Amino acid sequence: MIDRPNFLLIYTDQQRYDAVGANGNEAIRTPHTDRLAAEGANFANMFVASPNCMSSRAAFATGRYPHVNGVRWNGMALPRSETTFMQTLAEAGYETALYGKLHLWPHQSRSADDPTFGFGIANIAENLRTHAHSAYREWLAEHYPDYTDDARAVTYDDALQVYVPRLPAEAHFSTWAGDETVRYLESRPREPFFLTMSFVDPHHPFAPPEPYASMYDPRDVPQPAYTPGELDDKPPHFMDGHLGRVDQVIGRAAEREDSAGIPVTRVDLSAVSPASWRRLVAHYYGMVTLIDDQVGRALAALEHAGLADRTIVIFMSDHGELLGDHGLLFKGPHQYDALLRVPTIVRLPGPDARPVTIDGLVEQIDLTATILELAGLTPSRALQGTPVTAALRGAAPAGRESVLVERRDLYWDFDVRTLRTERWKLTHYAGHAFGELFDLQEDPGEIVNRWDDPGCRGVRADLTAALVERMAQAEAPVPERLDIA
Ligand SMILES: [Ca+2]
Repeated sequence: MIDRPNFLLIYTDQQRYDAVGANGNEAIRTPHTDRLAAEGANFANMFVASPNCMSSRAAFATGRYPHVNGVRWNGMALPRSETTFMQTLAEAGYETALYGKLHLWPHQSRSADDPTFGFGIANIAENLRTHAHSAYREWLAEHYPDYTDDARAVTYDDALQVYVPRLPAEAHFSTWAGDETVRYLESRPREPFFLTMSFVDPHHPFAPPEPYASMYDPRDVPQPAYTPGELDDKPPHFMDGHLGRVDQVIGRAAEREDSAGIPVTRVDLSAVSPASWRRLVAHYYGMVTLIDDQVGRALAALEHAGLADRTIVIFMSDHGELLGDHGLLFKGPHQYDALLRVPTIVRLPGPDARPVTIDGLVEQIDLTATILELAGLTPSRALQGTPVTAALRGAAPAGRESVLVERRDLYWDFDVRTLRTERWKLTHYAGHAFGELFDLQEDPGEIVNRWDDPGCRGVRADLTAALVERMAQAEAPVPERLDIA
């Protein structure tokens, strides 16, 4: 293995596991991501620590669970007392560079002086809706001033957030992130480097520019998976979300703002036509393909610059998207695999590159520890993940008996813990009698809730005990003791 390799991290936002061709999706076109998967380790069961931007990103950055690092939901800054792996790499002599989304600090109020959490070169660009400081919007104002307002897309008329922006693909955020990444790689960067190309797509609004907006015929994409009646045995907020009886935090198509100033609206998803769902999926796929084109450009630039044989490439996403499955949209508060399981590929350089599928259950905090190990560093005892380095070469199996997912959902006021094993998924809501229990072997689509099934009492008790054990083990690592008292 190469000593002190470079890294190119490709980080997407809200990309489902199945929104990659190589993961079994025949309708979507992601040839460059597929190539990475064919040449590297493709994780079939990688799970996020919490299915929202900030908690997922902060857990990955620190290698620590949300309740430990403090970022339990969106809107909370990562405490300065926390150490990110980017900081550790920088202290070890890595040049750390970011183009795009970071989101370890609430972005509504971002300023140019906010911490960069270990990125020495930090071209941060977050959500377009806000007026916060953004490297992309500065670039847009300079090169495409006619589209500055359009990129923010303040208004549109479709509550599902499906539309075609006016701006051309070359002015789009995703292209900008690709441009900057290529430029960095062509600039003879100081090595070793950790470079991040970080997108805000395919997060809603579902608004790819042309030609990506019409690249997929809605008749050719899969209809969302929804079984009529499937929400009847779920906690009440599932049906409330489906019927639009509660506020959806959906951003810009706001009817009003909630008490925290967050734009919300109510959308009756049961009334959305099959054609509208398919158009939404077609747009989502278009956004993914636009990103995939940037993946191709970055990989070509790596090779052209002679860096490919000493650079590890990682592709990952911060969480998934319901995309109409189960009659629901966006991010819940539901713990379906569509949200928790994400595409993840690690391609080692040179002779270490080989196609491996890692089927075991892995958490993204395990990837954090793996990155440090690949850089030749020993993960500190503060990190809670387990490296899977040997598995990347196919040299050892990787995987946990279970994954633990947290959700302190402040939009809906739920405190949720999910334990996911290979066969079962149990979701516990603090303070509520309802819950979820799925037998993923018999019911991989997560249709039937076994929580109240008398035949599953024993399983539910066993899984609850296992969840308690995992929660106890996931407490903050004990600090080093200086003396016996
Ligand atoms: Ca996100």
